[in-house]
Amino acid sequence: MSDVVSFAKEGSIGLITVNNPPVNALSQAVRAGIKESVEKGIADPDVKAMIILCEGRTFIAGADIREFGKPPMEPHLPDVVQSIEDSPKPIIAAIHGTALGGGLEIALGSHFRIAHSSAKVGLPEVKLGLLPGAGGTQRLPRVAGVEAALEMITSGDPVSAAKAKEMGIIDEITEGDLKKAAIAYAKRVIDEQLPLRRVSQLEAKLDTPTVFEDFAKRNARKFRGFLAPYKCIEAVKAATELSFPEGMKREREIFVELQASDQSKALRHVFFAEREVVRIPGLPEDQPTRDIKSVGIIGAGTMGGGIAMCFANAGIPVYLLDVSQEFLDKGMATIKKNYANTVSKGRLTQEEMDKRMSLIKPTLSYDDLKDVDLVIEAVFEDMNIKKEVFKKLDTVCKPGAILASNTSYLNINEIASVTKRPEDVMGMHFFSPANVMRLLENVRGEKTSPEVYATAMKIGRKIGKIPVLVGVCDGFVGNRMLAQRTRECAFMLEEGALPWQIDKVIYDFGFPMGPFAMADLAGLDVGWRNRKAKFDQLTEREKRCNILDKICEMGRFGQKTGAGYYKYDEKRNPTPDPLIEELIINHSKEVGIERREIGDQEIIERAIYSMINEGAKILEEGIAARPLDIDIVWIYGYGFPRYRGGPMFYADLVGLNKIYEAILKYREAVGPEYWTPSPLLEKLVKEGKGFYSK
Ligand code: 3H9
Repeated sequence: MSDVVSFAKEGSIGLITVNNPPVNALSQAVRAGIKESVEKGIADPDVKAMIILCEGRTFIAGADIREFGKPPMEPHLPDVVQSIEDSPKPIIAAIHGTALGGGLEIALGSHFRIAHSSAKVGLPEVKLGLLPGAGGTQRLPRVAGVEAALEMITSGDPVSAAKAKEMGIIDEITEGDLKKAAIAYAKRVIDEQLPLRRVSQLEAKLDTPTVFEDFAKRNARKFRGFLAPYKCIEAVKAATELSFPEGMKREREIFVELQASDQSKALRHVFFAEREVVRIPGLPEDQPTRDIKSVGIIGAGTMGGGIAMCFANAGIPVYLLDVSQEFLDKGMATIKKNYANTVSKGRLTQEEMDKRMSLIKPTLSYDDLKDVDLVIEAVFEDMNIKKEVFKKLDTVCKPGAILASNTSYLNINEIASVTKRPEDVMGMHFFSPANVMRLLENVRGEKTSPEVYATAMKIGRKIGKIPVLVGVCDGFVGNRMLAQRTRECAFMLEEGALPWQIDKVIYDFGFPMGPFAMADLAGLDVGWRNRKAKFDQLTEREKRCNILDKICEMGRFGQKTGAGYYKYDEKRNPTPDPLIEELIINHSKEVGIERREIGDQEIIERAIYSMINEGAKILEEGIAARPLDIDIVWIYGYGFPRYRGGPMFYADLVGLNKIYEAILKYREAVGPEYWTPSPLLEKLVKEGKGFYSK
């Protein structure tokens, strides 16, 4: 037998054991090993039943994703599953950990399924832009019903063993030793001569003929932009309309189509990028880190409060410090309200809320921070105030404590310079709302020690974030790139576009919101204040392009004042405002720009390609170590559509030469100070490469 699959006999039972760490993925060797083992069991007259089980932490977690995109190798998974189902001798799948994708398909091909109570089962292919391609779309509706199958296959979310039993996916659950229980089950099957249950022979019954349309309609918001969920629905529908073999054929066709799609390539890229992002090039796997057992947060505002919640959620005690009792009371009240909201939605118990609240201790005294392992400053974005805070922290905090700033653009090196321990200082940039958004931009300063930033990466993961390590520059990775988009969108307003036109194009590209709706949500005063602070550094055109100032001068700060670029009703629904349209048209006149029609393609190019060019500069300067770091920042911090893989992956899909040509076009039209191709981009284009294809 192969190295990764073994066959052994225990009495009259054949044990087919998969051992392919880390997750027993179905590589070619595993597929071949299972098939051969089944054949061996069938051929052996002493074997009366077989069990498929796994070593290590989990049952088979699916097809080997690393093999996708390579030429397919026999035996193909659907055939392996079919050979299991066709076996004249009973085969039992014994599930622990997670039976996912092809793993669950193997189990559904088996005649019986037993699981440990802690196990989960699911078909997560949709998350990779695929559908279950080894019979999952045909067998699951037959065993669990059409609606349940649609939900499970299009969401990709796993269900617990108990729920799976309720759904008919699992036959038996054990609390004890799985192998023993599976053997006992197999003996029962033999002794009682239980008939083999071949799922393909069941019928996928349709209760309501409109179930597919209804389901798609109900989930339209969730599926927006994604191709795979609709294809999954199509395949499940085939299970209700076609014979099993024809349904399998249909499933295969769709699988092959999806596998070759840009969306699936992008989603698979994100799967691996998410895992790779925490590995820091140049740092050894066993890089020492510091223990973080307690934390101090400076500033009880929206950011500080949200950050405090992240640590409390992970069971880490937090001191929340502010300068007045009033601010503290307000901050604590907001935290309480947020938790209470979650409790009222049934996603948190009152007891758990009380526990988390008790971990957050409000304080007015820096002395309380003397023993904490990590401090995160989240005060007003003002260099002088930050320096004052860090000077204080430097005197109060114990040696070895990490001192971090949550600044979204200020220079970490300058902040570190006021302390006697710049090696312990870094940026930890959370995104608002901090208790919800997954991204954490960890910013290493010139002098930050590897032990310190490795600790920030580790604690980031512990509190449920996706941490990305970046370097110091104005706005770091995310906001620096965003500034490009913001500028181009403002320029397009004065050249002929309107906010709702641009927003629609960006929304249709796949972002959750367009830039102007987003600005209204965040508060226009924030951008206005930033603009004022940096006014001297702006170009003449940027200074003149003051539509934002004009809107803010009218007291329109966005959603919170009921009006910004849009006007809002009491439920905060936006509508385009003729007043703003007039203001923009008048502005164009004032600055002597003749308005013209701006096409959707131009909006995409100016909003997105400008960011890609900046991303290339960021790579060149080493602010981000790899293109995947940038992609993850944009997917998790700014809602870049996951199915496009992030800006740098998307650039490769478009083709860097096309992006380069567009940049040259806008260099002419808008100006070289905004549109000069990054040398890295230029080089890659010359070499015919992409950011990822080396
Ligand atoms: C499929 O099945 C298609 C079929 O329907 C049809 C075919 C015809 N392949 O996540 P972790 C690696 S599609 C290759 O950190 P955890 C992962 O990259 C598949 N590699 O662990 C990582 O490597 P590294 C449907 C895989 O404990 C290491 O394993 N199945 C695969 O937090 C550890 O992973 C899925 O989509 C794979 N399938 O979570 C399941 N899976 O150490 C995807 C993992 O080098 N997997 N790796 O970075 C998961 O959801 C999680 O990995 C799992 C474990 C929950 C299993």
